Amino acid sequence: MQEEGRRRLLEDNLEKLMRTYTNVFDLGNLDEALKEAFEIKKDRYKYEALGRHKTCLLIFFNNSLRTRLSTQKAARNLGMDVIVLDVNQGAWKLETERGVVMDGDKSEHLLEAIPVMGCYCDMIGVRSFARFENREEDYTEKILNQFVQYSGRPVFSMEAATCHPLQAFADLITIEEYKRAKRPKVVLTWAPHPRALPQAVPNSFADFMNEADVDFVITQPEGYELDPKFVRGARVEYDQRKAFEGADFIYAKNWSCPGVTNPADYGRVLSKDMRWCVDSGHMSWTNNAFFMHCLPVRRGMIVTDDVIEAPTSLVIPEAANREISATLVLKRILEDL
Ligand code: AN0
Ligand code: CP
Repeated sequence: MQEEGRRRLLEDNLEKLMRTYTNVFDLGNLDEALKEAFEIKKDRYKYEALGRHKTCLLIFFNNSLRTRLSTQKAARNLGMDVIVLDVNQGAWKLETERGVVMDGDKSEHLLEAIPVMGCYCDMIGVRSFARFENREEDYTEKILNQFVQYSGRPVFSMEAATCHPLQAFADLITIEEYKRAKRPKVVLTWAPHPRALPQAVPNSFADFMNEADVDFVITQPEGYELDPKFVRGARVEYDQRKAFEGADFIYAKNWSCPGVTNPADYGRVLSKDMRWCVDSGHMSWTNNAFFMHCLPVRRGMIVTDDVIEAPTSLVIPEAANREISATLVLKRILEDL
């Protein structure tokens, strides 16, 4: 009986430990997380003793400006050493499939590379976008989960195949800072883009907004429905104008077809309808809404110059809050090492 009690206590505590940061649920209570974020924002060096002699390894399979800089800054705020590796520049070309005869151009297998990376650090951040080759592999987070399973270290997502939780947490912090109503109306709108982009940013934004105290609406053309596990109870409105009416925040983002209604269309660009580009006419339908985008953004496709340059544009404060969201997540991981 005593043994059982001890086991349960251990399991309860293990559940509370931050061993991974891959989606909103790893943050626990969002109000507490927000409170902690604002405390960090007041003094971002408060916990700089925590990371002494600890090393944070950042692995990039894809390009990045904000995530690369803000996560390094966060690790340094906490007193950590940082190592950054761009896998496609200077490392061996990696095989990711098991059971293949490696007689091509790939010199090393991810299944050795991951535990080796784990030897040199105390935590690992991974950026590994959706590849659009196989929906199931992307939506089961095959690559990220291999890092979780084989690195022997806590792993946090710096945008994986389906989620970008450091971005969405920074967006939530920004909404909390700028909201004028207790329960603001927040609209996630699809916008056109020339190339196929992942669904990670809108998925995570939906994930966070569904857990936050906001009136959340998603608007997109037919065929761009996000996966139900992220949409959950959110209102989906196909008429962009109706969605924008009374909005306090407009969050624009392109995403490629999530393949929910037609799996064969997964990762395709189904529309480049420029009527969805957010211009001042669109913004005039709103309640003088703030404009948000995670960046990088293509002007003239997603948003017009005047909207992104307006005083109501929050794109730079959002980027600044990436340092805060990352400092909080890395701090919690350090506390639980
Ligand atoms: C990426 C995306 O849409 O997921 C990263 C955004 C943070 N954007 C591009 O590849 C342009
Ligand atoms: N928003 C964001 O994650 O930007 P980067 O792709 O430049 O890191």
